[in-house]
Parts: sequence; C-alpha cells; structure tokens
Amino acid sequence: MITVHHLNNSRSQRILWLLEELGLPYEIKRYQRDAKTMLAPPELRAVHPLGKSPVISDGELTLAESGAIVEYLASRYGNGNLIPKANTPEYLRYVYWMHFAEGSAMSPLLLKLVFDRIESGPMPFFIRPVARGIAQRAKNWIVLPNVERILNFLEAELGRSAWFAGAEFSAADVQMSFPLEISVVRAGLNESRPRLWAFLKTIHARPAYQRALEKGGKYDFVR
Ligand SMILES: N[C@@H](CCC(=O)N[C@@H](CS)C(=O)NCC(=O)O)C(=O)O
Repeated sequence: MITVHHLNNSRSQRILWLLEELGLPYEIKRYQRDAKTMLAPPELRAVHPLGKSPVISDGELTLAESGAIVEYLASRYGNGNLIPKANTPEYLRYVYWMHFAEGSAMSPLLLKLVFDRIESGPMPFFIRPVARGIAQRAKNWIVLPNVERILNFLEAELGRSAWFAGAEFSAADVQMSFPLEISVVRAGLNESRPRLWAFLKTIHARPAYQRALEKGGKYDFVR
C-alpha cells in the first residue's frame, strides 16, 4: 500500500491527484501546517530529514521531492500511459516540464511569498519603512519580472499543444499544475492568459482531480 504524507494546502495535493489518475489504492497520513508560520509540523522530519511534503512510502521505499514521486509513480504504475514514448519530441518536452515546475517556475513564486510576508508582517514601526522598501525593490528588480516572463512563456507554450508535453495528457501536466495554481493566488494569473486559465479549469474538472480534492481535505489553491 502506498502512503502519502500529506500536508494541507501543499504540493502533496498533486500526488493525490496523480494516484487518482492512476487508479491506485493509497492511504493518506495527514499533517497540518502551523497556522502562524505555515511551516510543516516536526513529525514530518521523522519521515524525511527535510520535513517537507510530499513524501510517499511504498513498501520499503520512502521517496521525497514531488518531481521524483510523480516520475516514480507514473513509470512504475502508469502502464506507459502518462509518459510519452522514449526518443520522441514529446518525451523531451515531458522531461523539460517535469524539471521546469520546481526548477524554474516555483523559485520566483516562493520569493514573492517571502517578500510579501516581509512587507506585511509584524515588526517594530521604525523598521517597517526600510523593510518595505527593500522588499519592494527586490520584487520590482527580480521577482515580478521573472514571474511575468514565465507566465507569458507558459501561455505561449500552451499554444503549441493542448497539454504541456503534446497532444496527450501526461504526468508533466500534473507536475505543472501546482505552480499554475499558486500563480493564481500569488501572482494574479487570471482569464487574461486564456490558455493557462483554460488549462486550470480543464484539470480541475477531471473526475480524478475532484476525487483527490475530496480525499485531501481543504485546499485553497483551486479558484
Ligand atoms: N521541491 C520540493 C518542495 C517541497 C516543499 O517545499 N513543500 C512544502 C509544501 S508545498 C512544505 O513542505 N512546506 C512546509 C515547510 O517548509 O515547513 C518538492 O517539490 O517536493
């Protein structure tokens, strides 16, 4: 039996979705973020030293890092369905997006979260203008231009094919779902990028996605 160590409002939601797409039985071990810090509880460190979610266990195997988990589940249990055939252009695109999601898309979104928090978080009044100034400069200098460029790029890429790797739905679409969902709540992604918007509406309507939402519990990143 596969166990998903599932943190509320987190990347582990897409693992539940993938497991539903694959029609695999699994159990969920739930962890709650600290309401104030939003960090994972220390119990997750007993599962994996970094204490982040997702982590899965499958028999003797314990595996962290959502890209690795998605790759493992799709290749081990997908019967060739969610990964394009090797040595095809689609396969290369699949590999690209599998890496892009965490390697490129998430970094500016995480920086945006950090600088937003610095701007609005509690601090002594005499430090506030300085902290705000630094946060705003960092956002204008590097964070917002990168988010903008990435979203424009993704919007253009979905003009090439219905799904990220090509004409067929693949595990790369599952991996790419999280940065796009986060972009809606954190970076103003909306109908003005119609292909990305339609992508999100389409994946959210999939029965497997809906089942994963029911099983995973509250997830604030579906708008
Ligand atoms: N690149 C890792 C990122 C893992 C990660 O940062 N997970 C977040 C949830 S979305 C987490 O556990 N945050 C809580 C914490 O850092 O304490 C992956 O894709 O699995």
